[in-house]
Amino acid sequence: MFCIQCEQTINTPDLHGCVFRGNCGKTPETSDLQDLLVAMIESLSAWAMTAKAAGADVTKAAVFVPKAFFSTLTNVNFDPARITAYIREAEALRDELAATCAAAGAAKPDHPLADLTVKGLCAKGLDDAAKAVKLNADGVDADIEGLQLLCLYGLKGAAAYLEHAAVLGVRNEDVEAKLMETLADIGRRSNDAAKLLDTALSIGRLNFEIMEMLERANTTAYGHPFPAQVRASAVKGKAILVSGHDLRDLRLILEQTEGKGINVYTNGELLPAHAYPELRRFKHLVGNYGSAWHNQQTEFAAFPGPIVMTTNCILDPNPGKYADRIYTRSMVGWPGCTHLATDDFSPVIEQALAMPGFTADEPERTVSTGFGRQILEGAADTVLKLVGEKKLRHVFLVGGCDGARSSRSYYTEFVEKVPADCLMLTLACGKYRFNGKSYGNVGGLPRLLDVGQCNDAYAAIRLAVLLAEKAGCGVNDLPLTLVLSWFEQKAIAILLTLLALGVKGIYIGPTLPAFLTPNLINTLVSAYDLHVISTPDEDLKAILG
Ligand code: SF4
Ligand code: SF3
Repeated sequence: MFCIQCEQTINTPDLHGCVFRGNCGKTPETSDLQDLLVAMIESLSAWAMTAKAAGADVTKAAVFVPKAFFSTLTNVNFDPARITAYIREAEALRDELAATCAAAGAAKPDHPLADLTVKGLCAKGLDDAAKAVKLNADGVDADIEGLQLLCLYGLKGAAAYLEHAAVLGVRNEDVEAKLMETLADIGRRSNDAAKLLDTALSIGRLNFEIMEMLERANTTAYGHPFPAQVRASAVKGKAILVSGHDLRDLRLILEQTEGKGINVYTNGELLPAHAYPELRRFKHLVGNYGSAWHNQQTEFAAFPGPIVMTTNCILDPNPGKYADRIYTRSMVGWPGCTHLATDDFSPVIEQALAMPGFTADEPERTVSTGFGRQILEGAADTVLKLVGEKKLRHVFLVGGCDGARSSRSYYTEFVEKVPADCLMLTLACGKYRFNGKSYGNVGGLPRLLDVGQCNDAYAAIRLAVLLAEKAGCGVNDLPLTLVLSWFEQKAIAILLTLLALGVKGIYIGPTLPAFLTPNLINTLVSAYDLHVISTPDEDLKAILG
């Protein structure tokens, strides 16, 4: 096992990466199978590119690859049987395309994994096959390995967002082909540092296109978000909790529970769902329960109803004894939990009806969300006017993933210490560290604006670009600073997008990715003025002068 893809990886003088068992709970077996799955979809992608060049239809591969790739992200799928099934499906699709290529007279792709095969292999055989494609191959220079991993992990994040868009019916064959082409290329394990850096930036650009597709998918299906005060406390009655990022699953659950006397709550990254017109119109979408993923084991244990995990992040349900009432969807998996393979949520509904639900109303508390792209763009003139009148000094984007590390209290303290004449945007699950209170107004605008999920970084980027256009300057000349918290690979994809767009002076924490070597960090620091967070006081002083 070697996994170093997330912020909670093991990184000590003696151990580089999770090598015995993941801090997330991932077993060596699952980790190795995920490496093998990545290799198999690299092989599949190489064949898909050859088949596409020969004029074949590669839709099946284009649809399968993002979903299977997504299953290897942090806190998504811990079930070795499900990962094995994906490996076998990938191989079958690859063989289908190989036959198509042969029939069309196309030559076999010149790719080291073109002939990767796992047919007939038992668990031990799969383990051996996984070891042959491990990500920390022997004899590879540390900087090269770091760049290879930067590309792989960034592309994983982009694939996850592509899958989110595809679920809502928004696809783009060129983008899918670019993703597969890049994945096949990563599988070649280039040792050319300049080429790998170029690939990383091209992944960032690709991810920007994908985030645009996803925003279009969300707003076409559910309308443009507008500000909402969301109840953050329980309402008496039967209850279902929906977590992850998938708005479509939430919508299906709302439709199937309508009139059944069940209240539906969002959790984690689904809080922004309350801002979409086509979701908030359901009266039994009563509120948001709990906070970010790392508090799941206590919050889910206390929830008096079933829980649906639509995407990341899932944690081990066994310590909290709720494995019998957590349901996984799509690429999510935990061994022993019920996986819902169809859009029929009857088992969830039956369990909700059989359980007590909340026995009393909790005192009402609310959180706000819903400052999506349309609302932000509409506020651009006001923001510039306030800056011109010196009523608004600076805009901060304090956003990204949450995590368990205690040093993440930096973000809570940072937001509290931002001066009153500054505006703060936030997004993703890191906001739970500070979104429970009000920060007042600046020039009539709430000082803390929740833009949405991690992928809604697209809205924040669009605002920055619009402000720069209107002000006649570059994004880096705006009184704007990004203070990001990262945890998993979607955040790596977004970071690459920001770097590819030329955004400089980003603060990132709580630590830098362990797969980046000191040399790579120096490169990013000198090219992009990237900062690791220090203390809120020091960073605010440096930013605001
Ligand atoms: Fe370790 Fe993170 Fe990989 Fe889990 S996902 S095994 S915690 S690096
Ligand atoms: Fe959070 Fe898992 Fe990244 Fe979409 S839910 S941001 S960590």
